[in-house]
Amino acid sequence: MVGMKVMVRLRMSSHDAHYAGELVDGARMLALFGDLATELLIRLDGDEGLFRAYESVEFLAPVMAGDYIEATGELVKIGASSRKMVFEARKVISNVRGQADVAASAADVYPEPVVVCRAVGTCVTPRSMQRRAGIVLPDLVLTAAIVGAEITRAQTPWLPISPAEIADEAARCREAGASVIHLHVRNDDGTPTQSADRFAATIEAIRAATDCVIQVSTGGAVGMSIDERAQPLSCKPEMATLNCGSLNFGDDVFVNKRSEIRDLAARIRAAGSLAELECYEVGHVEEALGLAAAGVIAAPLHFQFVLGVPGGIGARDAHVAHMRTLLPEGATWAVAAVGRHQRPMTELAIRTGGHARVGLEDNIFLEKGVLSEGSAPLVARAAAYARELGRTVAEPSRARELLGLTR
Ligand code: KMH
Ligand code: ZN
Repeated sequence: MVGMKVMVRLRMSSHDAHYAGELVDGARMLALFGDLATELLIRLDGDEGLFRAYESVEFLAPVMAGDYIEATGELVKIGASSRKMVFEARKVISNVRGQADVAASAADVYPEPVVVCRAVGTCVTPRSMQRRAGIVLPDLVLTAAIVGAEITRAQTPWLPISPAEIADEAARCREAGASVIHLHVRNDDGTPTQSADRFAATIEAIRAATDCVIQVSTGGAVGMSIDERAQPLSCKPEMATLNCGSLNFGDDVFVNKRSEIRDLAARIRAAGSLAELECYEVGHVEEALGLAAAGVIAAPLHFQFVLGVPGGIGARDAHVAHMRTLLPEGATWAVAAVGRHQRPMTELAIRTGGHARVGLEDNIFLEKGVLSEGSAPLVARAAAYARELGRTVAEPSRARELLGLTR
């Protein structure tokens, strides 16, 4: 919603040239901005709306016939019916002119685009015209990562540790909109463990408190062996994580050798669990695709893009956009971003049709310097954002359908 961006790129034709020297009228840029505004309004409101006023327009460089213009529009503020947008037009390619020894058809790509026009304007979609159906997105699966292996009570007093505390937090997250619980467990002293008994006790407590899908971690904590990490599979959970590659994990190394990934994938399958494919790098997506091609894992494929781990792929819109292009038809994807990246990346995924994971495992703050009182407030905020956008937050039964757990 706020932050939504659209783009057009097209070539100025000789019909657009209006002045001497094949110069294009500045109003042509405003026509492009009008189209961008209209697309933003359709995506937001399901209606074309109206352009009400420009508060500023700057023409910064000449545009000529033959130039390729790339124009972008971004929604920066949303009122009850007003929608403020900023626009920019850049030329990215121009014909070479005025050089005697160069053919008339010669053209260059600019190493850096040249900004030709900037504007700020406001559009209006009357309330009665706002359909909220302009964006057709699937129901949203929110995963709550409520424990993790790294966060300590010294960092936040809101970390649940005992099976009862974890079950209580799972129920709060379910109330707030979560349909999947990504589960780690702890010993009584707070240290991470993959003990089958501890998982069994915690899963029993969660099941008594909520109907959420339980997704156990087979990642555990850095340094654990594969046998140790695989223990919770004895509980035959509905879902389990499959970490699809190694990476520097902060100052540690999270080792997932290819042979170990295959081994864990087979064990997840044998447990009757659906693997969530944890990808901390583009290469991990490729690894998962290779596993699918080799029949080691089978559809439905559900990817988790883990963003912003120091040493892994950064939390950037462009990385998410690229990784999405790699996924096969029918695959689902979600985003889990760490620390301050959690909120913007969650909102990006919600806006663009993905699913999302939030919770203390990845981020302990609700706002800068303000601890989240458990994972539920983080889930509630993501759910509110989705509803504001007109996206339905899936109940666990719907999440099971979307993830293919009912097949
Ligand atoms: N604790 C991390 C090293 C997973 O749950 O599968 C690994 C992790 C991933 O949390
Ligand atoms: Zn985890």
